[in-house]
Amino acid sequence: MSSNYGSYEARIGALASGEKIDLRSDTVTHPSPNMREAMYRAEVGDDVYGEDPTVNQLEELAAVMLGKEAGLFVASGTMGNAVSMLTHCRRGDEIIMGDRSHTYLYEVGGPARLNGSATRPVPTLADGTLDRERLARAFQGDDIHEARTGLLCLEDTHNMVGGRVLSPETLRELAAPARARNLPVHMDGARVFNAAVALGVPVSALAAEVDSVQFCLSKGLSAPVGSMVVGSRAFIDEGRRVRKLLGGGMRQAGIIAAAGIIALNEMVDRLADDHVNAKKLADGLAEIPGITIAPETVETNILFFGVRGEDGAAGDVTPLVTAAAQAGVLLSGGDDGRIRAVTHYGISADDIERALSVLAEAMRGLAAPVGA
Ligand code: TLP
Repeated sequence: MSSNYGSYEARIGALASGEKIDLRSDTVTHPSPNMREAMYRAEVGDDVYGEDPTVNQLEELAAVMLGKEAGLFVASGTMGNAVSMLTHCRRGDEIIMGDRSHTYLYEVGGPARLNGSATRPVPTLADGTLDRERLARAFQGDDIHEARTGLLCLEDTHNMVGGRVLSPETLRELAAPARARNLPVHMDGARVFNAAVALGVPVSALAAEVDSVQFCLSKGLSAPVGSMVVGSRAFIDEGRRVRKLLGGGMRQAGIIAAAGIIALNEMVDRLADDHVNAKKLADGLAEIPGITIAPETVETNILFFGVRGEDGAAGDVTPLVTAAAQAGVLLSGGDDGRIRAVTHYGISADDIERALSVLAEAMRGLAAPVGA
């Protein structure tokens, strides 16, 4: 595999995984050589006492970059969103979110299990925004029969619609009905740096439109572990208590925070390469007979595609995912009949070429009559 991982040390994990081209997610990235070095050298202390200098430095750096007062290092994106929802809301408050958002679909029912909250899903549109009219009607609490709305959650970039980007203007427009009611807005910005790079704006311009942001260090930014929550000082002070409640007080966490600092200082600009590679993959897929994709919708590092079935209907993607995996190209086969591919630090332009020939070959094989 001709990979971006470069050095010997950084390739150790890649070699162990059998030199696959792993397009399942950007969560599979390995730490860069500079991250491993920084982790080795990290100064540490007990972070529950607030005494880990490396964690403190990371939290400060995240807050400055996002333009918020304070930051909190958490174990994962899911924990960052849970801390945020628990901190913003009273128990039982309703939380409004998109019906294809990660918080709604893939966080183990956290709002119900942790907050005792109902979620109020609003239809997600193909561009990652929410149905404005349904959003306007989603706010509750004026009537005695209703649970009160406590929070609006937005997602940028939006994963399940294919890494679509929400601009500061779009975020402002979507946040407006919450603002009008003095309600907080949280952003699941797991990939908000991808959004900022795609838009060519500072990430603080996106964060400015919401009260809190959760973003992941361990996706495109390639740190091995961790996410950040940023917001006002009061919000983060309370969030720190909630993180403890969830078992997220991590002691000498400077070891992993050190990689997070490198992620923020060195790995943001290169996300543009992932976007170029995703576009190249999408354009190449569009040329393969039998594959369905809309390359013009690919804005960042995530793309979805399908296969054409009988009479032009969506076909079963499982045979293609299986054939590609046998040839060393790993993809996520969704139960919704779509395949997801995600580009990242471990994927070079050459890998995209190779993945395209594997997929073209697999499609030819699947189209060939049995016994031919
Ligand atoms: N997303 C993962 C899977 O859970 C689907 C992936 O491979 O894309 N918000 C968004 C928008 C996410 O995409 C994810 C992870 C999370 C939150 C949760 O982050 P983690 O996995 O760190 O808990």
